[in-house]
Amino acid sequence: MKRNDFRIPVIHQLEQGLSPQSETKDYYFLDYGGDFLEQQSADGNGVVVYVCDTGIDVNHKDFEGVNFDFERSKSFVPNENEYIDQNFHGTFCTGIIVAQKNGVGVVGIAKNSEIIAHKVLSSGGFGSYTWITNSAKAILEDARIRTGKRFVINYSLGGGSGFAELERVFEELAALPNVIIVAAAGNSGRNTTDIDFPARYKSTIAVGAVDRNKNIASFSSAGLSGDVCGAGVQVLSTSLQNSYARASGTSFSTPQVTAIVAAVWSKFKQLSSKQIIDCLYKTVKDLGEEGLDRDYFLGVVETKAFFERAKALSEGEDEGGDKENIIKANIQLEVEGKYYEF
Ligand SMILES: [Ca+2]
Ligand SMILES: [Ca+2]
Repeated sequence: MKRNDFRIPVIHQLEQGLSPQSETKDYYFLDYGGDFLEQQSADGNGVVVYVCDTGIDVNHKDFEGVNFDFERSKSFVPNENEYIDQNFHGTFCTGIIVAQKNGVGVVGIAKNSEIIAHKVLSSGGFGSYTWITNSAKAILEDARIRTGKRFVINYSLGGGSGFAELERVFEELAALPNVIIVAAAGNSGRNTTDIDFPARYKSTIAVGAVDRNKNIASFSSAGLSGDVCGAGVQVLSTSLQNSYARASGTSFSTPQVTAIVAAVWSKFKQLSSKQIIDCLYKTVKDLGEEGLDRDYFLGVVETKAFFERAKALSEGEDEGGDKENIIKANIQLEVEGKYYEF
């Protein structure tokens, strides 16, 4: 069995063993509407986030009080039966989503979302198509049964080629009104012909990385299959054994976008996955070349505008607006890109 079909994209500028002096709202929180979402009580409540990664160190002090679903958490990696993280990568991604406001460490963006750890990458950070596909099938079953829940799936991983069976399961997931898949564009830099799989699939929101000045990160993979960018340079989050780390990569802009989507969706659960994705795409900040481009894709996520658009759409429906027309009006798009086929 191949074990290296997918892997953690190469991490840049990793600084481990940090211990913030006081609780830190990092720029990925402050500059992307973290406080605004808190004011709106948009905290991920009722949204399930699957973190498909190296597992999670659920005992981290910054996760005390997190709504982990231990029952559904599991490892798909042979010979690594525990979903507890021994790498750091999955724990780091999880902190960006749900690190608690508790006076220590960092603060996540969707603190009340329900977290399920699916370990699909080994402690070494590698995974096979089979493990990830098996995990995706389990998520599909869960989402089909628990139709009242909203699900966001985080894939901070990638590889240079796809896998037909995984693509098929992703298409089934993305067709459900209660599932959104978010995946890392990859860290192969500016000269790639296109982004990594599974982010390249139409069924995902593919996420690239910008720095704190919203300039594209040198490592962020380029290509017209990308969708949005988030903060992924020198990000501070949770690491193993109650420590913290700073790291750069599309692995980390991905959970930021996952968390923003979970937070907004938790306030407007009546909206379908396609409506939420459409609101997200329609409200990005267009940077670089006008319109969709290989670097910034559609643009950088604008949390407040995304929230307001979702709010307006949901209120339009409450007033008895024609749902079909609202959806269609939002889907006649100007430029060619992978999501313009709704
Ligand atoms: Ca904290
Ligand atoms: Ca652009």
